[in-house]
Amino acid sequence: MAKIVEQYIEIAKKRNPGEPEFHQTVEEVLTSIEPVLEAHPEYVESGLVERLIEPERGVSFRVVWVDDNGKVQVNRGYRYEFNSAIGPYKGGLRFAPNVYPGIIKFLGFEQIFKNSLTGLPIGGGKGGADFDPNGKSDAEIMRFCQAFMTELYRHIGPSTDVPAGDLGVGAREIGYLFGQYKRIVNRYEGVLTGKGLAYGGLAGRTEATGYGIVFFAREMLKHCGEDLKGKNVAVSGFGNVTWGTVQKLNELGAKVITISGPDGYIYDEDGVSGDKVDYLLELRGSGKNICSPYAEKYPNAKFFAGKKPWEVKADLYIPCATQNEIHIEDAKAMVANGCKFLCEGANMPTTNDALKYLMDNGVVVGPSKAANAGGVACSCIEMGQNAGHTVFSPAQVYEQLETIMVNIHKHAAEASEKYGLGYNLVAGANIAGFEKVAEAMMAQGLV
Ligand code: 2IT
Repeated sequence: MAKIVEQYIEIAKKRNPGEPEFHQTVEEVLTSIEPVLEAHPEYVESGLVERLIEPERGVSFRVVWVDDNGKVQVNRGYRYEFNSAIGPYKGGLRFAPNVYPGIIKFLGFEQIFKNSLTGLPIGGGKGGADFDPNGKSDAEIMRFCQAFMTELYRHIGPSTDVPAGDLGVGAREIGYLFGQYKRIVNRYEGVLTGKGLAYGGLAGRTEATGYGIVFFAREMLKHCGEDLKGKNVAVSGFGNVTWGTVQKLNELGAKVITISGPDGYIYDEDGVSGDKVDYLLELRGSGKNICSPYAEKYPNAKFFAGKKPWEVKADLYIPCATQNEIHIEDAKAMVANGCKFLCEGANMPTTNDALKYLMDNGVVVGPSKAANAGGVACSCIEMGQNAGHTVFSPAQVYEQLETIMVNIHKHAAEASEKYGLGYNLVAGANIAGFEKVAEAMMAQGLV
């Protein structure tokens, strides 16, 4: 069986040359679903995995807009619609200068399993553009979003494909994208999630990802007989996900000792709480240096220029910045510091060799597909709110979010147990996410 998995990985590499992030996630996921393929030879016979690693559809398109100086700008937009076995394609849009097919495909592939894990009816997709929102005026952002949607609109729809935000795409961008979609199709419908509360958005969607991560971490610790209360937590990033994570950690009695930005990281032994969290909110997604100003504002905090917080001793690490922010040397530093728990907030923040090192050394890892699924889960609740022409209260949302996160942890742990892997949430999440999609694909025939 190992041989067939290797063959699938080779197919993915050959068909998607020069896209290491996509190869990385395919390798990570397929390796852990090997026991499922052994138990289900019909999956192999029906080419299920070969179909899974090939997006159902992918578009790349030109985005032309005019900057504030009257200069014509050309960017490239993408939408990869990966898998619709269990529901319409669902996943965010990322605007960042490093966006290329390898990034969108890695995110789209991960989204299949993440969305399946939520237990909700959503397939997997992802999109974006190689557009850098940093330093752009509000008018430039609006013109870019309008130009982007002028092509994207023909590929999406509330029962077809429902994008949301990701890095570089927040409430402002979603607003401009939604306005342009509505102008073109002349229909008011839930085609995007992460909208503002005044026009169909879901209460709690902004903080959902971060809150969900902390609920998941709480379940991991509980399983191991520990409590979040009083724990020192090293967090990276300073965007939306970090903000929600820090808020909920404080609420549950943990102490956040680090945050990070492009300029380095902050070690704050008093804890990042109170007005410091409001400060994070102010900085959220600004893309500017944030740590040196933080250290100036709060002189007890120490600023480490150009470094990552993984060298700090902590009870729990929560990376919330971006992909591959934890390398093998970081993993070694964490283990040397007695690390017991890593809960991934960002998508695929750990390289495969670092992941292996951590797990081989007894670290309990909560994989991002499971831990950060609260965001997309609330997006699906937003789709339901829009389709039902209704409004849910924050309490209704938070209650569902917590239940969903508890269930994701339970299902991942059970799937790992079922295949004799002990408490391995990385494999368990991949297996549990895969099982539902595989069952649906088998039922729907060769498509
Ligand atoms: O990575 C993710 O799950 C997201 N960016 C959110 C996707 C969504 O459709 O809400």
